[in-house]
Amino acid sequence: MNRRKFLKAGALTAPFLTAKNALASTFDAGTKPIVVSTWNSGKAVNAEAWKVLSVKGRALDAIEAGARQIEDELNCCVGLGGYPDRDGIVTLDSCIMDEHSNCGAVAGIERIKHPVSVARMVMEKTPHVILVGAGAQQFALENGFPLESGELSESAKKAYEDWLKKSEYKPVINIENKPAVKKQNGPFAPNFFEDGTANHDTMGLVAMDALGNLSGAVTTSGMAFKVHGRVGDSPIIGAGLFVDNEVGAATSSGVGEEVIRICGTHLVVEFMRQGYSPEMACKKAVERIVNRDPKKAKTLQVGFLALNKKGQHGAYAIQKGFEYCVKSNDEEKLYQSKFIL
Ligand code: SD4
Repeated sequence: MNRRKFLKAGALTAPFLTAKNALASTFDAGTKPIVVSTWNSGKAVNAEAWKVLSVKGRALDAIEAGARQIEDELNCCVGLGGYPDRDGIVTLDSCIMDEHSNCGAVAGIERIKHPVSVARMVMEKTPHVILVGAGAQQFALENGFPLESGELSESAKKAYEDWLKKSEYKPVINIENKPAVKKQNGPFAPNFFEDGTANHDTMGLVAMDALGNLSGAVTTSGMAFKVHGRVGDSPIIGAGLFVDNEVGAATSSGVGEEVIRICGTHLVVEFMRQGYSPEMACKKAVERIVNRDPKKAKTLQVGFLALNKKGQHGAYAIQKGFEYCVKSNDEEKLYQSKFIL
């Protein structure tokens, strides 16, 4: 092809290159694929994501596959197996964000097993970012997602019945105040307490693929026994998840209201932009929450997890107990997060 023909061909194809399918401009030859995810249940999630990342797949596909893995675990605390709201209904929140800042989310969706895939569909098939409640469910059904039964899982039913005895509206999230029994597959299995209940109801994960592109997702049943209609940080872009392909990505777990108040994950990414390591960026965001109300902070947990463009990861939490899993060519590991209080 001579130069004139080449330029003409380029001019013809350029308008059809959307942001989504344009080739990444950020290729970094030294970058390895990596995925990081919240809590010890992240091991299985990472393994699923790794199937995509290890064959040079896209980070977006990897994190969706990872999130679907835990949504499939009906006896786990994320997804339809999770704890219901105070009316006994499981409502799910999820969001997803790619390397081009495309994003999608669903909040308060009922009886749909894979909210993360609905969130991706909102991102890819609509001009919108968030669909909620009945509208989100209608959108899912119209797009072929099956309607599930809406029955509570055994552990959720038991926990709900126990909660109903007092019906105390006192949401406590992720404070490891009961001894956890590591049942199932060793140290990476979800934490189940001696009474059979599990306390981690959120999976947040971010990944970088072989091209150095970042994506992330969050999926959750949210705060247990919440007011029907309550939405936490998890489906809110900039709160539960933020991805900036130039800088890094972050996700959060814990009391969502505190994360929303400070636009938590956006703040973490902005701190990384200023040059802070992922761990320090998470720490500074946690400090923002603690400094706002130190007395209140003693009673709650929030943890941030971040990954930067170099593939470095780190986390920080208010209290002891937050942990995260990493999978790359170099490591497969559960990390205990540092904490402030
Ligand atoms: C929420 N951030 O709904 C979620 C809860 C959570 O582990 O992270 N639980 O506020």
